[in-house]
Amino acid sequence: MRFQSVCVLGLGYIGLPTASTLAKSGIKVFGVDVDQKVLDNLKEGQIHIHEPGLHELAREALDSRSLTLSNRPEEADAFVIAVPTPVTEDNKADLSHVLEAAEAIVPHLRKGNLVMLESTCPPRTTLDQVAPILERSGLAAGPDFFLAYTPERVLPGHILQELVENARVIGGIDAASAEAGRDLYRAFVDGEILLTDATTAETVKLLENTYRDINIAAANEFSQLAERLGVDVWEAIRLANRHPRVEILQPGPGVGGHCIGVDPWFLVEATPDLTPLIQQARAVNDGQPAHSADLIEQALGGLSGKRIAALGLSYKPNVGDLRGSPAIEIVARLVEGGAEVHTFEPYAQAASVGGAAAERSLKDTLEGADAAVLLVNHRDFVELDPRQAAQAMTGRVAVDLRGAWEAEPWRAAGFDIYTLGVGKPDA
Ligand code: SAJ
Repeated sequence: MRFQSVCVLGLGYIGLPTASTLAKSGIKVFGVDVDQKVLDNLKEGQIHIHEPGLHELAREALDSRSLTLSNRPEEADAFVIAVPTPVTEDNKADLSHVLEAAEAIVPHLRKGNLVMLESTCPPRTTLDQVAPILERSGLAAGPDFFLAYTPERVLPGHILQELVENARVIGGIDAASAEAGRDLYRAFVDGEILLTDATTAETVKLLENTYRDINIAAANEFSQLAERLGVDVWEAIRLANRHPRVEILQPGPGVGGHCIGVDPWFLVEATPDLTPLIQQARAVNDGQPAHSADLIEQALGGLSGKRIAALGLSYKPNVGDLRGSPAIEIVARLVEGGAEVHTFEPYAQAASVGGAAAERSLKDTLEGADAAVLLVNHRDFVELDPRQAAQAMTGRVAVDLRGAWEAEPWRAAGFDIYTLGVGKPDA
């Protein structure tokens, strides 16, 4: 099958890169978002997502009019739904955006069209929720139009490259739908395209992120037991990972972002009685920000009145995405404990946390601080020269929640350094 036009619903972290990449491959793309601000910004050349290379790619697609923007779908050969699926307060999947997107497609759906769902969803969403909505068009899913699910698997910070190079799983509601999906994604995917059914494809996505969440939880639990046992967990993990079949992940202040901390809940929701391990992993990872704040408090001998330089707010290094970031929870806890916190997030300079002062430079952040806390291992922070920190700061406490600062140079500069996962051998 050949697709000449595609309508992409949702111009966020996945939709905009996908729409721009499709447009580059020669397909006419209609980009749809319900947020008028997103559309206005894009029209003015402002890309609301910080992702290497995206600005140029999206600009090129918009300037050449191979990508055009609208707040509602248009007739096209294929529709791609790439809207968010957040979790509610009680950890249930909020499918409202997915269902609204499906409803918006109904008046424009024609015989022979393909509808692809990319949003992360609980198993059976494509079959049980999306198909019936699309069938309100009077057309039958399968005989009249193709319907398939494909999980996005791209890593923020490497989206454009991974969009093309990663293997793609495409699950159809029938074999012909999976094949139609493959024909569309072949337009830009160089990686392998693997076909399956829709519910398996939905589950694959959830297994991937849950697997990672559980393994990060193991690393976090190891870091806490290492603190108690007087062991350096980073050294222990490095050595354990020399085993040919062991690959322990990195402990840290918690799991942020909008995927790994969220997707496991979709499996819990589907099978609550069968997922004790998944639920426990979530609890361990969600407990890391509080544990990190305790470490900082202990390092400083109390928080009240202490000035803290909090380095980084994003959920992981070298990106400006703040969603679900453990760094934000930690700063909020420090503020609540009575500390005077100065934050600096170089990839999202306007970012702030209530009660903390948002600084615009590393130097201003460190100025007069009692403690420097490494929350996010952004390149510039990892490379911070302790002597430079000592010049700006009043106190000599360094807290490393990422295992990224070498202790010796910090000690040589006069600091007491505390690292998450490193117990005192003589304690
Ligand atoms: N983290 C750790 N220790 C580690 C690795 C990560 O504490 O060893 C933390 C990070 O600091 C961050 C969080 O976990 O706060 C998640 O970061 P990440 O880099 O592991 O993953 P994401 O959320 O940026 O992207 C994931 C990817 N999934 C997997 O690697 C299985 C990506 O491929 C998915 O496309 C993405 O979720 C998604 O959208 O689902």
